[in-house]
Amino acid sequence: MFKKILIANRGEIALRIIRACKDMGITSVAVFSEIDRKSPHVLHADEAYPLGGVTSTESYLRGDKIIEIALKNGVQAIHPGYGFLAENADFARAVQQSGLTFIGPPAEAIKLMGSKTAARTLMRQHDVPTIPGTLQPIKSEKEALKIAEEIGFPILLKASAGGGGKGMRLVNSAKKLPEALQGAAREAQSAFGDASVYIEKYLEEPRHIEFQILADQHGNIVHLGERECSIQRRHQKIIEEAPSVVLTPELRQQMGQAAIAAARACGYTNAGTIEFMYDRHGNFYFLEMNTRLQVEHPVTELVTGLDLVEQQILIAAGEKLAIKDSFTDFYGHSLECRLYAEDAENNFSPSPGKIAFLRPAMGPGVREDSGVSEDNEISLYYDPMISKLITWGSSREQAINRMVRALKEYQLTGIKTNINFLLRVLQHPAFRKGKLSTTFIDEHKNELFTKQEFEPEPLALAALLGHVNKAKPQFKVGSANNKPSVSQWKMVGRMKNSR
Ligand code: MV4
Repeated sequence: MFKKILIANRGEIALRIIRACKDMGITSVAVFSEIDRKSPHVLHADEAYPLGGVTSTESYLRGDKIIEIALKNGVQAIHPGYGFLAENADFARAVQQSGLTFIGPPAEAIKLMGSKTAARTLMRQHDVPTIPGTLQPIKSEKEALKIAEEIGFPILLKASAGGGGKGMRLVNSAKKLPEALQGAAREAQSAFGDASVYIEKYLEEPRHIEFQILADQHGNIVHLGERECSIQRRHQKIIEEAPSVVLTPELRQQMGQAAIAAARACGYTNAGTIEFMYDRHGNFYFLEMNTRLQVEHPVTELVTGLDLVEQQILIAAGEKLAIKDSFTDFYGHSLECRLYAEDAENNFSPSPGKIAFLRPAMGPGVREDSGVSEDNEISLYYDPMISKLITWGSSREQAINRMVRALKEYQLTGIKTNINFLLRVLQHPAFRKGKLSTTFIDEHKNELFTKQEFEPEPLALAALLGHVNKAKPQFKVGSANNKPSVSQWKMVGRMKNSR
């Protein structure tokens, strides 16, 4: 087993991996940019080394420097987390070539799945259902028109090198196709340095359902069931859950086997995720494969009882999977909400600044994976996600109720967050009923984008007021009768900077 692991990342995911290392008796090594000197991942790691610089390019994307630090300090393996270098095949290869172990898949698998058309081709060869459309980049307007007429409008143009929604163009008619082709190609070129685009049939109101797989280096592959990630805003996931309310045992079996086939087809090892779109007619299609640990992995952990980072480390060290069977059944239900430093009332613009006061939620069924603490500065340089709240319940309803409680309990001042927006989504009748799709937020925007505020819990309110106005608490803690009304709450203290 490894004695020392370097974590090539920051924030909540770096801390999450450091914690797994501690649980396993492995020494953890952090790296950090100048802005992150006081961050929890630096404080909690056994050792920490500066990368210098401020921007991602100057710091967390400096693969050469990171490998150098690892070699100099007796590290055996590097965990990339997610984002930054996690899906960079060149980095994975460089780590291996330097004699270190990359805690993730082989560079070849990363590269293969990075090309959407190559991935689609491979999936078709292995009988994994793919969305109708082309396998090759489009060569001419004429060709595009012919294919579009064949599969029928609306169609979606996608960047071959893409993913995550960049370079995508919805086309409703032949008339609009030429202009859309040019636009998609231009966007693909600037985002990925590759102008090629291909065609897919556009699926209406699909659900996003993904399968977690684990593959060891001895040919064993299992799936750990699904996560539903249909609640997204501009291709940014905000709420995820496990299991999905729409999967029957038969469908789970079919999709799980397709996910295992996908992983086997690309020679995959370690933890990975196969994304599917699930349409209104009950069909599922391979969308893409994420060759990394994902932000939403905790919901799978809570319903399977596994530590996925531990599993990643064991697999990378060459151990055989101890889990012999794929999961057909889960323990209860789990939800994750992503807390972003953004001003939801102001078109979700970034909300940088110093976290003045922070007291996260706790209590039954609540887990918080956070990467920030009080006095930390939220900068514009990195991802605006500051923390994740994860709840578990014996039923979906209990998991949702606990999430509502946790979000209301969560106390954070100094920057704005999307907490109130998350509460509106969770309390929407359609969400409660599990009527989800990737267009949920658009469909329900009238109810979701109101100025309605949620009344904070008495204790949360007390702490906030105590913080804002330490000298003079204005009501008695815990006394429901004295609880100020929402309008009073807005007037008390200097609340401009609070959530
Ligand atoms: C689609 C689709 C409908 N039909 N493809 C968006 C990001 C990229 N990963 C693929 N995406 C989509 N591809 C076809 N043929 C709808 C989406 C989509 C989406 C997918 C997953 C999660 C959220 C989404 C939000 C909007 C659109």
